[in-house]
Amino acid sequence: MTSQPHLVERRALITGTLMLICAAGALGTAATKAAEMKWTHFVIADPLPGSSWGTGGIGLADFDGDGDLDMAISRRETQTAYWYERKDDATWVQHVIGTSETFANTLGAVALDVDHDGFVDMVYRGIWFKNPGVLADKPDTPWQVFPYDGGGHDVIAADINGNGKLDIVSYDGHVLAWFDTTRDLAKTVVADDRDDHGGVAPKGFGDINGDGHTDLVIPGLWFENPGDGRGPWKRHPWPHKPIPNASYGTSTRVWVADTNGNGHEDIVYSDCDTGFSHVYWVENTGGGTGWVRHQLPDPPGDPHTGSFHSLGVADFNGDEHLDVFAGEQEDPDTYMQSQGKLPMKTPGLKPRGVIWLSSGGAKPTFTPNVIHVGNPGWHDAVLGDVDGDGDIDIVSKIWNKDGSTYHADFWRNDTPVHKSTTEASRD
Ligand SMILES: [Ca+2]
Ligand SMILES: [Ca+2]
Ligand SMILES: [Ca+2]
Ligand SMILES: [Ca+2]
Repeated sequence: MTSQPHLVERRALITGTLMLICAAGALGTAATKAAEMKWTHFVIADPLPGSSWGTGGIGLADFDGDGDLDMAISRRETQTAYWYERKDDATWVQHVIGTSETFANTLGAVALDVDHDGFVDMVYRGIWFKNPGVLADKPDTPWQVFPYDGGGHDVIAADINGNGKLDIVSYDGHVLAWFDTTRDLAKTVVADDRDDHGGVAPKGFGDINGDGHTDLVIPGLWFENPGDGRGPWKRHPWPHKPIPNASYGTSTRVWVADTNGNGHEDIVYSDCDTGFSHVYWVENTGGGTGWVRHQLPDPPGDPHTGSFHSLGVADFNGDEHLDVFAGEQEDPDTYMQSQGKLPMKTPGLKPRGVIWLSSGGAKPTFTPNVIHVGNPGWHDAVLGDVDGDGDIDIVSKIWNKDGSTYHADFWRNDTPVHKSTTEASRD
């Protein structure tokens, strides 16, 4: 009977060898996937109204209720917000939402149903516009405007008090606050002592400590939701890596997601508003108390990087692993060098749109795939299934052009769906 344990051991050894072979197979599949990423570019608006820098946004929602996603932006020069009705991938019709002097200083904006009437509204800096609800028949109907006490570089939507209704969260680099859409946008200040440029958009929220309540993430800190969002929010550190002499100070795009599928929400972030940005995923080893920072490889091509102001996390190729998208912003400014700051990008750098495909597993590797080089470049981008075919597409706009025009763009995901090795064998 002494041979029994040896048998068990040998079986374990064989299983281990098989797992190694599977892992090698998965690596080969990842290389194939990379070659098969396919994206098709369409123009939403080129040129956008006005002729100078500054575009607020982006809202992406079905504003007219016809089943596809429409987009909304605002322009500083014209002090006007617009929504673009999607007719088809290549045809987007511009309509005015409204005008306001605050658009001269607007960046962050988000689409959500603020008044819970079933029609998606638009929130900007200091004001929100109510969807009139008749846009399918009368797309040029004016939207009624209401004030609220928030806004800034980042405005996002998240259900902070867990009642199933989206609330507004804004961060201007100094004050992080949320606004309860079921209590007349009552304001709760989460922090008011920060000195960043930005850092909660587009998805700096998630349940970091796993207690069932939605927490908030900004550069270097996460704030623990007391439960209903209305008590004091305890602050905790996470290992953000600041860029010394960043063009506009510390600024990030952030996306909370369980990147390695182990049940703990991780932090994916990119540096932005500065040249020499990088992209990271920061592994939550449990409860938001232990963290390991992993830098994603810079994209191939130009050895320098610009400002990764666009960030999104999704499964872009259908293999059920979360991938990372980031885009370098169009912005030729170097004036800040005279103040000892980094330029927004090095001369000649062409902005890149990049998707880092995940290998999956507990310790994923992320392989960069450049989906576009040069103009049209990026500033902000939002993810969504714009054309309703089941995969995640990208809508983007720019801030400060380094080409000839200001523009907004739709990037249709035409990548064939790749099921993971285990999924394929199950089929
Ligand atoms: Ca629509
Ligand atoms: Ca509404
Ligand atoms: Ca929590
Ligand atoms: Ca799609």
